[in-house]
Amino acid sequence: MFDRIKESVQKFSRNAVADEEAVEELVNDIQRDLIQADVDIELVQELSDSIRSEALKEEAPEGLTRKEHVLEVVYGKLEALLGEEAEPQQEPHTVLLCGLFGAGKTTTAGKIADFYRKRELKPGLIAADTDRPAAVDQLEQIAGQVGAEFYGEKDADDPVEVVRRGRQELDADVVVVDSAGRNSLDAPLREELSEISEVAEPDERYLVTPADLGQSAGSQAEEFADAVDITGVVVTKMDSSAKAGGALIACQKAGSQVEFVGTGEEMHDLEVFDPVSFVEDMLGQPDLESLLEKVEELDADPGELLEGEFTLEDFREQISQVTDTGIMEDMMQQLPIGGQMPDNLADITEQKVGSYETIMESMTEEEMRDPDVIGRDRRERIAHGAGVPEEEVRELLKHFRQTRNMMDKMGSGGRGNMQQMMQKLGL
Ligand SMILES: Nc1nc2c(ncn2[C@@H]2O[C@H](COP(=O)(O)OP(=O)(O)OP(=O)(O)O)[C@@H](O)[C@H]2O)c(=O)[nH]1
Ligand SMILES: [Mg+2]
Repeated sequence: MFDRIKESVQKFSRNAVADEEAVEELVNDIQRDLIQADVDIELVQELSDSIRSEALKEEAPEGLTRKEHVLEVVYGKLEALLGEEAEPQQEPHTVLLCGLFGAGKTTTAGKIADFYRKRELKPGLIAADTDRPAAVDQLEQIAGQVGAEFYGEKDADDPVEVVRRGRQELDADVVVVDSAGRNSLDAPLREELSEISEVAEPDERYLVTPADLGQSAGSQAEEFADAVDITGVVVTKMDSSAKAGGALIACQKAGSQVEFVGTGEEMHDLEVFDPVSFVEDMLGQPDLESLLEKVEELDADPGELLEGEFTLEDFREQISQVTDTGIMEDMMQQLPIGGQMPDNLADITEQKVGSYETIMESMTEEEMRDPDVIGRDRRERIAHGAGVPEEEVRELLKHFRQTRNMMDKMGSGGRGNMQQMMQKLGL
């Protein structure tokens, strides 16, 4: 997915000059990849025009080279197309999942339960798919897997009654109702969903839609919004579809917030939708990638550097080593990659490390161990505690994720020691 853009961004970053020709090539590659990802052609055209005009005609803001400015425009425009970062509920609530056959509803029900169990809210699942007896078994098995309460009736034929009884029986903080799929949103499905909705009184009604629909995800979201007043979308199968970008952008254009994305078949393969990290996945992080290449060239053995899971504790250790020895500066000077992106490792100046440490002091042990639990509420609390803008907490977490990503790439699920790595680089 997006191989061409990624390559093109890297090539652009390595270019000495960001002249018109280089920008034109970048824009062409972006166009080609977006069209392949089934993004609406008109949108692609608008995007290209605005990148061209802003990147070439406008002055680069102070402190940025033209090259940095162009990349910033590209990242920013794509982020804007993708809409807002999702803000999933952190309080007890009820979710109704709806969607067509095989969209990933039942799997997503389990993933959402898993997501909230990790956030210390007791999950419960209700099987409102009475079309197939196997559907009840499937959800029950998933409930067992993620430690959720379960309510289902094997030979019920009225999902509305099942939901009514399930609501009474379950003692859960977050209740997820899994409904039956159909081939299309026909009159019986509309009716079924609206009756279930009346009894379940869900706070959230999510449409579950697979990424491989591409831009049709947008019209589907509109149809479901009309029928059941959906409050958000879960885009599944992001891992296995080349059309994920098209699906996400189309939902945004249709006015539906993408809440979660499904990135695999496992229960932990659910992410809160964040345009910034999606664009980073899409375009890559030129600095980190070149650094990796350098490590590979030096024939470093990642196995030596990596063991266990990479946590914020490790990250804290790394960045303090980095400033202790001023090693980061040396490294950045030696590598032909310095400071292309505003948010990369090269930005970790001493001052920043100080502020990062203050922020980490405001975190709980759990948050340090598993920063993925930090949602918007916790971020607010941490920022308040540390007396810094929330943006800074976000940036720290982003740096952490980039570093973890790099560690992951060097060895599966690995832990890394930046100092050792830099020794390998001969610094
Ligand atoms: N790769 C990948 N596969 C997924 C994802 N989400 C669901 N699947 C797979 O898609 C298939 C269908 O998933 P289900 O959860 O049963 O879909 P459903 O919408 O409940 O299907 P029906 O109840 O029959 O309408 C299963 O094989 C899942 O493992 C995802 O994010 N990535
Ligand atoms: Mg199902």
